[in-house]
Amino acid sequence: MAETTNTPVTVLGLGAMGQALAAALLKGGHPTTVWNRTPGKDADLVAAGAIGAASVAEAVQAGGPIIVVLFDHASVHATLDPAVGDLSGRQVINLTSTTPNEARELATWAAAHGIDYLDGGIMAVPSMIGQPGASILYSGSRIIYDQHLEAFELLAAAEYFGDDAGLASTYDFALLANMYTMFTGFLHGAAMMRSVGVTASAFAERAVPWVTAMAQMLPAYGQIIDSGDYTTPIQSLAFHKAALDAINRATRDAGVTVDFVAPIKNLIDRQVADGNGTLEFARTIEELT
Ligand code: FVH
Repeated sequence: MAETTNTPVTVLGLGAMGQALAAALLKGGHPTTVWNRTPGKDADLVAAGAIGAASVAEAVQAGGPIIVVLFDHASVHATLDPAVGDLSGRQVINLTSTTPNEARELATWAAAHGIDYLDGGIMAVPSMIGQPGASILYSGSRIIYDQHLEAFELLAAAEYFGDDAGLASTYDFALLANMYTMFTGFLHGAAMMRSVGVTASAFAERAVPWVTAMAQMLPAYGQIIDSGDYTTPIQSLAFHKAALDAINRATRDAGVTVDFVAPIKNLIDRQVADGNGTLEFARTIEELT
């Protein structure tokens, strides 16, 4: 059992992520109390020195900050609402994936019950916790963030974005949207290549350097968008219209559905039809907002 003089921490939720977080806190020397809705998930953690609690009320008696890492917004309320009397005056750090407005609702709920609230978005998978490359984005109570930054850094690189509890989640979901469209683009390409007998692994070997190289254009797109001036295109919407027309034709020819690429074509077609064909592709953001 690790020797510790550090602040006790409670972790509510021992799914894959909760167990990884609790293990990192234990390893860092924090007395760690854990709870899970379904009993029996704390065995390894208790063997490593954690205290297993039979209820949320018991779990929060440990005295320090309470890290909540459950399934969704509803599960956070299902867990915390019955124990709200035990939480007054306490610090709750919600690392469950919740939308920005759900995070703000939880912050408002917490304030109404005398609970200090910090929201967080975990930009890592469980195996990355405590390792370089993992990051957790925080927003909400600056007091909690400053007071427990040492513990947070045991989990992942920590970054604070401001007192709006919905900020971290907005970054989280915006980055996830960027990730899932990249992943799905890979799957779309692999489906096309499968039509000519090329394996997904062989395609991945080409996709990685290509996508990595193309990602280097994002800062330039950001500068153009922030300037609001789309009149000096890197490549115009008309150029990209021809490309997306061809990609959609080639997709159909390969026997692959256009479910993923047709919406991109539609976004560009609409702007060209409106007379914006000579403008920069990044103007597409104006069609999204
Ligand atoms: N796993 C990952 O790679 C991602 C990385 C980015 C962040 N996410 C979010 O982290 C939250 C927890 O993720 P997880 O992987 O630990 O999720 P599960 O393994 O499914 O565990 C879910 C825990 O939530 C408990 N739970 C579910 N519903 C309720 C409820 N109504 N009341 C109380 N607890 C509930 C569940 O308990 P049990 O099923 O074992 O009884 C687990 O402890 C999540 O928001 C990810 O989006 C992870």
